[in-house]
Amino acid sequence: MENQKILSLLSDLTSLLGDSRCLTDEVSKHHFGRDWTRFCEPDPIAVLFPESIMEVQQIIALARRFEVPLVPSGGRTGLSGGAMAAKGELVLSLERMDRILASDTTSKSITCQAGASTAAVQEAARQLGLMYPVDFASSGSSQIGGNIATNAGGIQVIRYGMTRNWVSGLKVVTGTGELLDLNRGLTKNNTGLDLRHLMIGSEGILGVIVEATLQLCSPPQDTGVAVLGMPSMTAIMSLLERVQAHSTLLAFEFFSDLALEKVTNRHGVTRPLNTACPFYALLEYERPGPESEAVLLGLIEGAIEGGEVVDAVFSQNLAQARALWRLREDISETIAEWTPYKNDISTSVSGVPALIESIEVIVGQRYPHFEVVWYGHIGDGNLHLNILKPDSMALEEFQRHCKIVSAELFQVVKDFGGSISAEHGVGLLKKEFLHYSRSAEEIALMRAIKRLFDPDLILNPGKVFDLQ
Ligand code: S2G
Ligand code: ZN
Repeated sequence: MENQKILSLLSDLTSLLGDSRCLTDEVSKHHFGRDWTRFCEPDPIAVLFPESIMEVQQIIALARRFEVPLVPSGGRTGLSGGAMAAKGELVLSLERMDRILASDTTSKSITCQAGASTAAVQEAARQLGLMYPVDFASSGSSQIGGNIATNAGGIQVIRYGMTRNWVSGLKVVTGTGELLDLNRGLTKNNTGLDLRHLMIGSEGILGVIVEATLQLCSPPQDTGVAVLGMPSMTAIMSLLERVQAHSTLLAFEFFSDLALEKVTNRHGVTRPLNTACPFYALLEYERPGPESEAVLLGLIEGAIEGGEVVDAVFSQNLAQARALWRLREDISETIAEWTPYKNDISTSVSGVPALIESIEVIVGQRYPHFEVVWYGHIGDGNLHLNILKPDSMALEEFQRHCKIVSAELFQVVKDFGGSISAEHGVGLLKKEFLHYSRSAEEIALMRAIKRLFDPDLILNPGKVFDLQ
């Protein structure tokens, strides 16, 4: 966009928002112009901080008039480049729209602005004696609007499902500046197409989420956490089947020994078991009473005697439960220093063992000299496969090599009817692989829907799919 036009646009935006809420300095543009991905550099025109829905609508009107794209921005904890502003866009940050607006114990719901952090919503629910059950390591910095735009999953999906299950109302400003007030918190509302669900997981390409009503649930009375040393990933899956026949699981996670080694080395914490095992399962289970835990303990002891489990540790108190969780939740941040190439894949829970067998062959052949870190939410069929960049390898060469391997991995995922992006979304990084999980007909319909909600194509262009 030519300079005169940019200056005129910035003048209008500054008149609307004031200097402090229309930032053009390099530090702010770099900080707010990216998410957690490190495979491209941010380059927005400016970062905008609206404080009301009206201002969001006015910004969209200006963006349309000046034909400049917008990147909606929340906590910027995404891992697929969905909040990356790399091509002279305006960043529309919801940072200043972070209030909890209402709570309702009768309806068990909270209404908040999109910029409210996930942790703030979880705390507000706790104050009500209730729980907002979507949780993950980045909940302190992620925002509800971004969680909804990416249909965030996290560590309790096996018990509570994805963010989609907990959104009962949504206010969204579309690419034409219209404010949609979707479902309004109703439990039942069968009046035509539920546009709320179109918006959930739309990654900012259909509208800017500005407000949400979230359903809450009663927290479990008591829970226990255990870490089990496992001989293989497939052994983990056979254990899952036995455990969930007897216990209500809140979480069933796994991680490889390399993941554990990186975390214990970085944080100077001791290993949970004396024996180093190829993999570890972390499970959190409801503990309605001592008898239920005794059944689980007996089951695990039997599995140890039978050689299915190498060793086990059960939390004895809350502090130990939290320490065991840190071994899993600290993986992502710990390995970030190796600029990992992330595969976030899923298949049906029953299909996991066969998928793992196929993928381990490819990983072994194609990444023979790379450090490969496995972890994720194996209990809901979601595996995170992270390839660590060797210090000696340039980023571009590393990414090129990993993309070639990804195509092979994703063909296997496709054969299993799985997803090439289970929870992290498509954004920029997975766009070229979308066809492994979605048909040409589906993508054509997505393009048509995009044009309905954003006819001027100003909302997060280039994300999820290209328009031709
Ligand atoms: C996880 C977090 C992001 C990552 O830890 O479950 O979804 O590093 C991830 O993959
Ligand atoms: Zn995850």
